[in-house]
This record gives sequence, structure tokens and C-alpha cells, in this order.
Amino acid sequence: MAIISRGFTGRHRDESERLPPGQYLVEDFPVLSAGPTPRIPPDRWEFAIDTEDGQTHRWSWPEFMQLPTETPTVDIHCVTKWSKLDTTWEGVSLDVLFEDVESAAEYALVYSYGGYTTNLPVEDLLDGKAWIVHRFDGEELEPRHGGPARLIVPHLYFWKSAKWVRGIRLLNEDWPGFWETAGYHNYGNPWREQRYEGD
Ligand SMILES: Nc1nc2c(c(=O)[nH]1)N[C@H]1C(S)=C(S)[C@@H](COP(=O)(O)O)O[C@H]1N2
Ligand SMILES: [Mo]
Repeated sequence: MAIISRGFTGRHRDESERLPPGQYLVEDFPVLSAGPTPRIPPDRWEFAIDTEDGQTHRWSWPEFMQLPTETPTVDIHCVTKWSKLDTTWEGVSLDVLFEDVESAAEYALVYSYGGYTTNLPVEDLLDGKAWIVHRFDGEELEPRHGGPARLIVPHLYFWKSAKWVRGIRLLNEDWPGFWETAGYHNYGNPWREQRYEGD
């Protein structure tokens, strides 16, 4: 009789294999903010996508709340080396927000209330890879974690997941964001340990 070990079938769910190089697991949820937490009342909140030829698509909070949501469960990896597995969010896929956007731009600059920015290729926002979320772990997203709404792009280091997100500017050329200008890697793939410029 063949002996099939449970460890074999569960192999790909093994925590150690889900941890990118140089990372360690945390159970808590650290807060990393480069400045004070902005407070944005929902009646003043808006999200916009600005295209390379000057078109703007805008959503007020009530409009945003009417969009279909998903509840992704994902692993997140901070460049300061903590990773958190199976975080559950609720929000709108960028695929939904880009549905009526006509653009051939390859680059995106994400901007936040409070002035934070981060850049990434447009393709890293599409095809089920990114969401604008307003709930975490079944609760309203706390202001310190980016509420009322933040971007999550879990396949890149977590600095790309802009808190208090306000909009996305589509560009024909790549404009480095806040940390990317300060020496962080331009792309930030945790599996290749792309932490800093030159990695
Ligand atoms: N607007 C804004 N977004 C941000 C940051 C920030 O300082 N401002 N920090 C980034 C970094 S470095 C990380 S690791 C995560 C931290 O998110 P958390 O505070 O919810 O853990 O947010 C990212 N998004
Ligand atoms: Mo970070």
C-alpha cells in the first residue's frame, strides 16, 4: 500500500515556500507610513484615473461603493522584511475601474491624499492583480492602514500598495514615485529581492 504523506499534498501551502527570500512572518499588522495619517471624509473623497491624453474618469464615494467587489485573500511582503500570509480584503478590481478607460499608456503613477506617490507598469494593475480596497479582515479599513480606501498590489513589495489612494495617472514614460526616487527598486518583485536600486 502506498503511503502518501500529508506533507506532500500540502507542500505548496507550506508557509516557508510562501515566504520570499529574506522575509519573516508576522501575525500582527505593522503600520508603515511616511507621514501623518490624512483624514478624508467620504463626502470629500474621490478616486480618479487620468489618461495620457487628458481624459479623467472619476468616482465619488457613493459611485465607488456601487461597483462590484471581490474579496481577495493574499500574502503581503514589506521591503522592511515582514510578510503576512492570507490577508483578506474587500474592494474593487482595477479591471472594473479600467473598463471604460481608453489608453495605450504603459506606466502608472499612483497618487494619494497626503502626497505619497508610487509607480508601476499598467499591466501590473490589470488581470486580477490589483484592487482598491475599503475593507480588511471583514471590517472597514482603518485610517492608519489606508482607509477609506487603498490600493493593494500584493505581488509587488507593499510600498507599491498606496494607502489613502486618490488616483492613478497613466503615462507614456515612467515617473518614479516617492520611495523609487529615494533609492528603492523601480519594480519591487519580492521573489527576486528587488529592494533597492541596483538589486
Ligand atoms: N500613502 C502612503 N501609502 C503607503 C505608505 C505611505 O507611507 N503612504 N507606505 C507604504 C509602505 S512602505 C508599506 S510597507 C505599506 C504599509 O501598509 P500598512 O501600514 O497598512 O502596513 O503601505 C505603503 N503605502
Ligand atoms: Mo514598506
